Amino acid sequence: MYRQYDYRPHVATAVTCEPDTQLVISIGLIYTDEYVVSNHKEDTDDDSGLAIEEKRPDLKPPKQYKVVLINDDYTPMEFVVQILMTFFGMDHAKATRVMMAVHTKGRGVCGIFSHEIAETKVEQVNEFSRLNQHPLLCTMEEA
Ligand code: TYC
Repeated sequence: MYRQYDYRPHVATAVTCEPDTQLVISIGLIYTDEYVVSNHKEDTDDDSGLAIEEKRPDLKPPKQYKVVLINDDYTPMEFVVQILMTFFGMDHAKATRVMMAVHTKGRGVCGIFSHEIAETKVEQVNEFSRLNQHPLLCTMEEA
């Protein structure tokens, strides 16, 4: 069993494979670990129809966002602990430490996430707090 690749444009390739094998044909640029094999005609170096160019730089990693809890004088401590356990997966001891840090310092980070996840956590916490008639405020900021 062998595989043959022909990346040249405008070339018809006949492939024979054994019964019950799956054939996958990809059309377009083929990315390898080190190089991009291009099918742009003007990039060709010889008459093979193939060209090797350096890989383009990797994409930047997505930005990360801190989800921040703000202290207030009215939200019960045990409610904040419940929030940290429910929405941030903390156990009771960790949630209590984080709540106390927010209580004494005025604000504190409950986690760092992608933009979409951070936004969802903020919405969930604020909605749950309003539903329970507490003024607890949750915000996000770039990490
Ligand atoms: N300061 C509140 C109290 O004394 C407790 C509290 C902690 C409220 C953290 C909000 O983000 C908060 N009941």
